[in-house]
Amino acid sequence: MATSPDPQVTTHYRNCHICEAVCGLEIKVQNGHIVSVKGDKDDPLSRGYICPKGAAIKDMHADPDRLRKPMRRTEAGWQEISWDEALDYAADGIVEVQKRHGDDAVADFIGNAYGTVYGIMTHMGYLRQALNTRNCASLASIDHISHLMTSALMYGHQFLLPIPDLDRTEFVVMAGANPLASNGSLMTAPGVRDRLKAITARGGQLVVIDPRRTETAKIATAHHAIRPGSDAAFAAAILSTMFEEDLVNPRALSPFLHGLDEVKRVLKPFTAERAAAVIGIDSSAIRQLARDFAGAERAVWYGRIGTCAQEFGAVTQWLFSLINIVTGNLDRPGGYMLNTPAVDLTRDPNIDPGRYAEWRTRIRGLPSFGGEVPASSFAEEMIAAGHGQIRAFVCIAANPVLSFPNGTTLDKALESLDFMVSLDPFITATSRHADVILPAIPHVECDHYELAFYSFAVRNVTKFIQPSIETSDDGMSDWEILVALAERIAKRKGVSIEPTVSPAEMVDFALQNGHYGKAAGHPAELSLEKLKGAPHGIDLGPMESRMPECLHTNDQKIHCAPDELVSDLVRVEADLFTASASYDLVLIGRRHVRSKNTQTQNCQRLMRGPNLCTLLMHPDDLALRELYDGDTVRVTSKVGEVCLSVSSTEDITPGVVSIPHGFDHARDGVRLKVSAQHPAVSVNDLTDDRFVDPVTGMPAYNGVPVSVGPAVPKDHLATR
Ligand SMILES: Nc1nc2c(c(=O)[nH]1)N[C@H]1C(S)=C(S)[C@@H](COP(=O)(O)OP(=O)(O)OC[C@H]3O[C@@H](n4cnc5c(=O)[nH]c(N)nc54)[C@H](O)[C@@H]3O)O[C@H]1N2
Ligand SMILES: Nc1nc2c(c(=O)[nH]1)N[C@H]1C(S)=C(S)[C@@H](COP(=O)(O)OP(=O)(O)OC[C@H]3O[C@@H](n4cnc5c(=O)[nH]c(N)nc54)[C@H](O)[C@@H]3O)O[C@H]1N2
Ligand code: SF4
Ligand SMILES: [Mo]
Repeated sequence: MATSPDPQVTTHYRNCHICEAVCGLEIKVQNGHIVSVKGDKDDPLSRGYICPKGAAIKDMHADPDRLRKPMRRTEAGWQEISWDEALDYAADGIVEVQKRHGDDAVADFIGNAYGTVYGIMTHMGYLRQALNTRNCASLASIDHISHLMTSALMYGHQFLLPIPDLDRTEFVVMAGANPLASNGSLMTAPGVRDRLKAITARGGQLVVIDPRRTETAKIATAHHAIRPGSDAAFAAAILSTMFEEDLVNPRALSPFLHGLDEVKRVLKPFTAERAAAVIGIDSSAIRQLARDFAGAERAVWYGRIGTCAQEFGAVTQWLFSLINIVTGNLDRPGGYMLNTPAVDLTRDPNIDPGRYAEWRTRIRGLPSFGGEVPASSFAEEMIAAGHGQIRAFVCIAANPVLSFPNGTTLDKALESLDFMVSLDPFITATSRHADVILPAIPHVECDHYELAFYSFAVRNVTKFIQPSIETSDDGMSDWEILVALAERIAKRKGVSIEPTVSPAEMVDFALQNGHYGKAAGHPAELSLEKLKGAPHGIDLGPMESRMPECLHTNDQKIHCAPDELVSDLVRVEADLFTASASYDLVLIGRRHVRSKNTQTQNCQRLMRGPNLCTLLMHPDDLALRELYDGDTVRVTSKVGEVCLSVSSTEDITPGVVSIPHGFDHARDGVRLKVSAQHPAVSVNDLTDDRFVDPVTGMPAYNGVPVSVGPAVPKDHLATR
């Protein structure tokens, strides 16, 4: 803590917790309030960069709708209660359901704050010991399970997640990612726009594969508008071309590749010529991209939410990884690399390396992964009566009514539960259903370590974040709530759970025993004490090659042809190549720099300006339906319909429409006053919890068949 000229104002350094870029911030605080937020010039990764959302941390902290005390739902409405009462009440409700219906009758879900609140990651397992339910899920299964599963099957651990070495590459293919809006995902690269521009400035290529000409596509050297959901066919054609034209050269990886011959054999039928018709990209362009990519000195093929949250997410991510492997770009500077995190999650024996299909869900038989079930199973598991039905729910830092597919059905399912607990600082579309809400103290009042995002950073960096504002005496942080709840549940069930230590103590242990710790004989000798003395963080250098030593497979080889993924090519063949596309339009998502999931819509400064929640549609598609820019239109899918304003744009491929997610907080009972003044719709009232990648259960948020027409039918108008 440094003292500034005004004696009352203190300066603090921390990271922005809104997105994965985790930009370093300089925060000035006076009388417990944030008075200014700036980028921290001395942060080794972000070097002063922040986006408009960073400054909004001030408003989000001071949001008058933020709960500071636990709330209990009563006949007469919400009632503020003490922490002790709230925790007892929550534990009683959970245990009562478990005693009556078995442990699996309680489900839990951990949402987006999994990564941003480190105490949730460190102590969630503690609560799960006490809950002992198979119906546990996390944002992995609505966000990045395809990446986790691919890593688990190929490299032996779900957290061996390679990332693009952006600062040294000469050729990037970005499929289904729009980092100019999202600021990067599974790729912590603050100021990503400048990093991408630097690639083209040094003569490199940035190729964007996206059904929409996105902000990122606009600064790219090439953009290919792909048909939504067809990336697997595209990637298979790239690989098949590489094998056919003798472009395969795994370089240093060769000695520890297993199964590459099988890959060659199974991909042979997927030629560029066959793929072209299916994906909407010329065969000559596919072949040329294969040649250019293979010929580049340092190249990386990267896919994110658009290629993951779709019907073929897992097989696509596997094929993308193979493209990096067969060109020798995995684990190579300027390619697709693992960083060397100061706290390495793959060294934690308590973390599941990514076991697949240990059990399956009751109704649809969706596979477990890493000890969790897919969140897309929850609505039906809550609704379908019978032994094993979910009757209570612990919802942690998530707003599934707006974030899960088929939010309308989930909304009803939550209403029908016997008991629900929310760990959330707001009364949201989801937490309004809870019997008790447990609001943790805000992020800026907590300590923090980037367990997740420093594992995906494009440089090796480390920083320990201390509270920027002193919290009131009766506040609890998320990890303290998890522990208190776990202990109460365990006591009521008569089971014992091990004592635990704080997240900071866990981080200290991991630092000291990690790659840069004393135990490893590293000169940095990292420890918590050392990091506390370096508030801007410490740069630990560029990424370095780590294979094969880091592999967790039994034979320390990369498994190029895992059965679970190879076998899914049958579905790619059947559904993409042979089924005729009988849809009217397909719906995809999008993100905008002024909004983050469901979290930022109550912030006035970010809601200023044009409405972000509109339907994007190509002018030809509007003309076909006699619709006009700005009309209110009705979008209908298999599971629901919404009415919203349409924006005409040539940036979106004909046949494709787009709606962002995270909006619609104006529902009854939601206590978010600013949001309520900006009525919007939830795209997840259109997405379908049964439209998933069956390999993982990941919802296909992208590629949803829909039709679009006037909000009020024209014939109806005519008869009036
Ligand atoms: N259609 C469509 N749907 C999508 C997506 C898409 O692309 N398209 N993307 C998916 C993806 S990638 C994600 S990650 C999910 C996100 O979905 P969710 O997991 O629902 O995450 P958020 O909306 O980011 O935030 C959820 C809640 O966290 C609460 N919160 C904020 N800070 C804290 C805190 O410090 N502690 C606690 N306990 N709670 C806190 C907020 O109040 C909010 O209610 O949405 C998914 N849904
Ligand atoms: N400003 C902002 N930043 C965010 C978030 C936010 O809500 N707002 N959310 C955060 C979260 S939780 C995450 S997970 C990350 C996600 O980070 P990104 O993955 O970069 O997410 P998007 O910006 O949604 O980009 C996905 C792109 O996929 C495209 N797409 C859709 N379907 C397909 C398809 O079938 N094939 C291909 N090739 N492309 C397709 C879409 O048009 C879109 O441009 O962003 C994080 N950062
Ligand atoms: S890009 Fe913006 S929202 Fe993301 S961490 Fe940086 S300042 Fe925060
Ligand atoms: Mo996400």
